[in-house]
Amino acid sequence: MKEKIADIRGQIEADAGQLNSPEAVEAFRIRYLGKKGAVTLLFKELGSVDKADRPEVGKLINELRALTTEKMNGAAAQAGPIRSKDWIDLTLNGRRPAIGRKHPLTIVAEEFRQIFARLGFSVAEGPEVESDYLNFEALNIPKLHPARDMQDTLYISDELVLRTHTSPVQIRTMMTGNPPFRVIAPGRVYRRDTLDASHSPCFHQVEGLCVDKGVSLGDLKAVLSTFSKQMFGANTKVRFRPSFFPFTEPSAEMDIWWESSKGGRWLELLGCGMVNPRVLEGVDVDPAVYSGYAFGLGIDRMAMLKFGIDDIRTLFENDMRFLEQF
Ligand code: 2NL
Repeated sequence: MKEKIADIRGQIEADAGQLNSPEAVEAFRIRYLGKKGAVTLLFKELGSVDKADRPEVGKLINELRALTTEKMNGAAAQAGPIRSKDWIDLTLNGRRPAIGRKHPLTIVAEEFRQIFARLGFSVAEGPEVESDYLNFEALNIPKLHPARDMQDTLYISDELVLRTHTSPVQIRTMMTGNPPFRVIAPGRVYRRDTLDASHSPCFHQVEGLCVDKGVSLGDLKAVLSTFSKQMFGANTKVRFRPSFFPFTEPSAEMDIWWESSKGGRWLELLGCGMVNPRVLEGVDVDPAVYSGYAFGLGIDRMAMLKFGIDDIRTLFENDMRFLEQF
């Protein structure tokens, strides 16, 4: 046994001179200290050594293990860590995740919300499938009214429609609360239209409503011209022209002066008016005490104006080459 130990010691010392790579150090460790390593096996053989000799032999094997570890640690410090074949180069540039960006309609809608938040308006939302009553009747558009023709829509049933404007959201607000009301209602709306560059059966609208004691046409003009200046620039000129809506009286269209390379022209931006007393009565707001104004405009049209988009369909196709431009 002592001879065997001396033999192995000789091998260890010889091998220790060749430990010049991390892989060689690891092979050395396995050869002597691994599960079936030469030194490990010596410890197993110790059981069959004469009891009397065991302490001495045990001491020799222990020394051998200490020697192996010492050689191994010395060489490992020199050779460095093992590099796996698929090691990671931390100096390479990372890959940027594609994080996307806001849709042009979202950009305009958010700007709209911000301007009206500063003017004291909160945001209200409601369903896109509405009752015929909330979409038409409550807005003073009875069943056979000619205005239904312009706002023809998709009927889910005789009593359910895809909403043609977000007005029902304001009707719901007035039915469930008490004045004063200052809300805007942005959202998707539907009309029976054939898709082309300037028409879409689905588009986006923002409507606004203000109802309080003593609200006048002057308030409407002040709020809408302030809005236009904030949205399109401090020098923006606006004008109001008489118009008609069943839900407002009087009613008007507001135009903005639009400068272009060919000079300038008046551009229709929105419809507005003083809330028709019949609409107020329908939601249990007394028109002898309260008055209000309302307005509505298309977000799609505003986005097209603002970004110079000439085809409404591009807003719905989700072509990345288009969307990446905003
Ligand atoms: C347009 C412009 C408009 C309203 C919408 C409204 C809402 C309630 C009461 C009264 Cl709850 N009016 N909204 C008012 C004027 C114009 O939209 O061009 N629509 C076809």
